[in-house]
Amino acid sequence: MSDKEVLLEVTADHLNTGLRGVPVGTCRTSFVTPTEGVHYCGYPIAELTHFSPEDIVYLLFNKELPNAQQSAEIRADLASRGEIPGDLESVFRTLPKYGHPMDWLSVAIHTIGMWETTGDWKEDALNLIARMPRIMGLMYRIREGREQDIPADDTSLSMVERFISTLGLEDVDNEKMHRVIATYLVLHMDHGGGNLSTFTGKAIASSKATVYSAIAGAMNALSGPLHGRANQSCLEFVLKVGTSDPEQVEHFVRGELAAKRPIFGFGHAVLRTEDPRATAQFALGEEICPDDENFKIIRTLREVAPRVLAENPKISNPNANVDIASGALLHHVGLEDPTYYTTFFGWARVIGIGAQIVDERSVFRGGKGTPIYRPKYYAEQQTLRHIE
Ligand code: NMX
Ligand code: MLT
Repeated sequence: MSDKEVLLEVTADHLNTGLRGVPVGTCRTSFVTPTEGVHYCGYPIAELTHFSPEDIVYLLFNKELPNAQQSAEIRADLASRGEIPGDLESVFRTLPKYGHPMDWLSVAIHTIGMWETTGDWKEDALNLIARMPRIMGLMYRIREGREQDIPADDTSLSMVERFISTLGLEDVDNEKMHRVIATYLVLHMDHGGGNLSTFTGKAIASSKATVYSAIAGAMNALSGPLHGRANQSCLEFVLKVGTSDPEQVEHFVRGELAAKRPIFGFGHAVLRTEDPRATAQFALGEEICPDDENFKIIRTLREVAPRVLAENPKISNPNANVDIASGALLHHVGLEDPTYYTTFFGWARVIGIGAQIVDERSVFRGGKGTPIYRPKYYAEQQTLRHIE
């Protein structure tokens, strides 16, 4: 694009619309099209679901998929950074168990940043990414009161294996859990430059606050029910629906709309078809748990809800979004408490946000980085007046 190309004529209609569609910057890690969804560094997401999360970390930071040697190197690099530089278990023990796991995650990230920040954007981003599996596992253990005999963190394992090992659940199929979480991470790592959590993280980093502060803030943005926490609400919603009978599901959906409650797992600010991340998770579910009760409910919702939502012309996209299926899959593999689900989204998104912060702070504008964010607001209901 040329420097002088007109990208958008901004009119008063654009004000107070949450910057919807307003061009802000460029993004090197991913782009989202309304009809094809997210692409990481040019690759449609559907073509990446079988790569390991570590390989996609490499892709988002290096803009190329790794060859076998680079794949081994990124794993070794992350392993070398995995140790948490302080006693996170003790910090977790001081937090209220009734506090939301997303708040715990944000506190953990902030705390680790207090223990150790190098000040180098990429070092800090990769260090945090490498520590996430242990943070996630410890959070579960301490919140659930399973504080005894937590295994040492074996950083030579893959990121997902480290989480599963710290979590230490019995009577679960670790292989299935590994598959669901690894796919989940790959699908959720990045979603263009303008999704709220990524935008928030980059805005905070633009003040040259630390990566840890920026990403803790991003997690707070992600924790809202219209953004990341929709995956928690979605499984709660599915449990409330309680039936895969199409007529009863339709009745339920209409009742929620009449009560002015959102139909979680449907709609999107940018997408105008079913989110390919949802399509990929449905395909995984058909393979690993086609007869799971919750999966059967979301299969029916996927048929019924778009038809009902499409009756309202105000709704720009009645189709399923990323959050529709992830809860049913996590639940199926033994992660049954939906209040944790957004932390998996957060774990994945730390990677995309980290890579985007590195680009904005140390690549753009010839390495100077974008300046501090400062959009313009117009005064409303403020006439000039003076103290008499
Ligand atoms: N259920 C009920 N109402 C909806 C839905 C839905 N699924 N989707 C859109 N609407 C309403 C929306 O609230 C808005 O109403 P109003 O004009 O009264 O404010 C109207 O339809 C137009 O909204 P859109 O322009 O279609 O969508 P917008 O960009 O404002 O919002 C979402 C996008 C994702 C916030 C919205 O579709 C939604 O609330 N969906 C349900 C929650 C959800 O699944 N969120 C997860 C999104 C994915 N993520 O990871 O962030
Ligand atoms: C995301 O993955 O961040 C969501 O789909 C929301 C968005 O892109 O705005």
